[in-house]
Amino acid sequence: MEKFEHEYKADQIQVLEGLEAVRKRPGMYIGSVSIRGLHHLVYEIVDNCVDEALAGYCSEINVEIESGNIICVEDNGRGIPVDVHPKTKISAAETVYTKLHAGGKFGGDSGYKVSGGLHGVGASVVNALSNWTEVTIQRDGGVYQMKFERGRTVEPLTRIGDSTKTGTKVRFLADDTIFETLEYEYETLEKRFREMAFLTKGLKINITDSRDSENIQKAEFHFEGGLKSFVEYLSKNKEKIHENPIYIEKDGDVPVEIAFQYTTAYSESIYTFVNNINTIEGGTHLEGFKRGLTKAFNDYARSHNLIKEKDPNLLGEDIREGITAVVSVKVKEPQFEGQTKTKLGNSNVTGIVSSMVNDALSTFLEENPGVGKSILEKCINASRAREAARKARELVRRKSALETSTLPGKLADCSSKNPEECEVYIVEGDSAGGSAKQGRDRKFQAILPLWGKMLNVEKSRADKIYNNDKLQPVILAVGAGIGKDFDVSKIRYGKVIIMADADVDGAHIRTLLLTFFFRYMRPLIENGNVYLAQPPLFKLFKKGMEDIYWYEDDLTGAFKILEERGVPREQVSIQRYKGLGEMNPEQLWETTMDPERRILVKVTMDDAMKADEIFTLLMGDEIEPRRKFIEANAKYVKNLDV
Ligand code: 28F
Repeated sequence: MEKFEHEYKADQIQVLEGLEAVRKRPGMYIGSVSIRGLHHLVYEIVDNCVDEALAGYCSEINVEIESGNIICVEDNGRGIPVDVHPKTKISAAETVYTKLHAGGKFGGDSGYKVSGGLHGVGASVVNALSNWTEVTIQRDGGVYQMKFERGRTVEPLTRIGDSTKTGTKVRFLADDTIFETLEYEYETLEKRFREMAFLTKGLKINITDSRDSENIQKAEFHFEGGLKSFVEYLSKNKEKIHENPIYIEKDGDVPVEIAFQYTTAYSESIYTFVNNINTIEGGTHLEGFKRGLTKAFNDYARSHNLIKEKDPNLLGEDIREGITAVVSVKVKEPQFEGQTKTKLGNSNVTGIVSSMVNDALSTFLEENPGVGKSILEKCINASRAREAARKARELVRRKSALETSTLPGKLADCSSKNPEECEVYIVEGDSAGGSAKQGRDRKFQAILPLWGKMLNVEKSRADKIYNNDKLQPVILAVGAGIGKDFDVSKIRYGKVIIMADADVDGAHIRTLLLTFFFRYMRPLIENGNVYLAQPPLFKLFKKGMEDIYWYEDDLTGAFKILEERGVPREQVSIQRYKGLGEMNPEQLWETTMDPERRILVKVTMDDAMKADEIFTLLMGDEIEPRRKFIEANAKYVKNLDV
């Protein structure tokens, strides 16, 4: 008997130590305790359902954000086993939810553990980081339930009823003493579950946000087409070069599934996944895909005399121009590298993927010569444009080398030459540019006025970008080159501030510039050098009262200030600024340029990516999606006119 007692206690102590470790350093298990870490809790639970789906037993997952930010996840799988361990008297289910890393359902070689960004730390971590967790299991004709608080069992597994169904349901409330916020972002979760449904062909994932009973949001994702549907979704606003996505898959030790489609866009979008983890830093599966693609297209082009014997091979970048692709591999023991552990390191994967892509694609091209020809036409044009761009870049470099001070005429530079303290305002329109030049502090503030609509960078290749007379000044002012040559250590200003009107035209210029920086000077954004100036929308004024500048549409706060000052609202005049040009230099300085008083918004990669998406939508070739987008947002435009 002694032995038995001893064993039980040891188990119990191990569980408590495990939970303590998680609660003491949550970041070690879910990355952070920010909103991202909070979302990881949901991903961990849903990943267990997806594993059950990959094992072939679950076809539907329901995720609900209940009022009070309680999460409820339910699957229709087999239900976690409820058998009780003969020695420890603890059920398998309780083990899954209390033992650290006990979640490795498919350890060994019987399947793949998908997992959120942090490689499946399992349900026990979610339990440890939640005020309470309730698990309800239906299987073997019964309904079983167990409850925990901060990982500790408060109600052991108990049979509470009968059922003919099977499945697992988990509800939990994240621990507000650990997480910075409990406010889930519906859009973020929806985006991830759409992705999971694309990656798991045939699986239905429903998400419902019932926190606001007046405005319940929900979405259902179910894609029999799997990655094909994913690629169609990603390229929905782009003009296709060929009707259907190309789909290749191969089972085996490292199952590979790839879909891709060519569009008339110039940028390449390739998304890669390992066990459903979004490997944003790429890795060996991405290398293999690129290698196989380049070989197959070059071999095909040569064997069909689309490139001459003596001509050089098409480069990978020529072949990937305009491609939208999703590469998904399943690896049993994935090695993750890189800054955020999202780069696949398994070296054997490169060869597996590249040979499979080369074989399957060569066969496809032989069987679909029409598609092959139209894609290769684009690749060959891309290679010619690259050549032209190289020459153009040479020219720009030589030109800037020749005329040392090739600063654009329009640039009113600042006297300091220390990028740390200098900033350049890119101002829309000459009149605003004039006021900015007069209003600025010329020691550290440079002004570059841009006039009218700039080039639509979406529709023009790199060669035209370099020569464009509207973008040229921006390239030269920033002074750090462009595209592959861009060297962020050479920038002439620590802040590049876009100052445009708060109207539709201003939004257009902002989107154009953000897309340009995102496409051709991405490190400038990643490095946090790009900002948006925030000019005031209103000025409230009255003789004898200090002006109030207001920066948002809703004036409630401004009226409150009037009340505090004891000024009746009717005695105050309100001017709505239609554009920067309406402000004199003094006003522009004090409201929008003075570092002591101005509001600057630092542009993040997300903003730029969104701008890029909107840009593709607004400026791309597809008319239909543009009309839909403008219609959907037209109400905004109308209000603006009012
Ligand atoms: C809402 C969250 O966690 N679903 C899960 C299963 C199914 C099995 C399982 C889970 C075997 C013994 C380790 C059932 N029958 N949804 C979920 N569904 N875990 S988690 O097994 C756990 C392992 O302990 C399961 C037969 N084999 C596996």
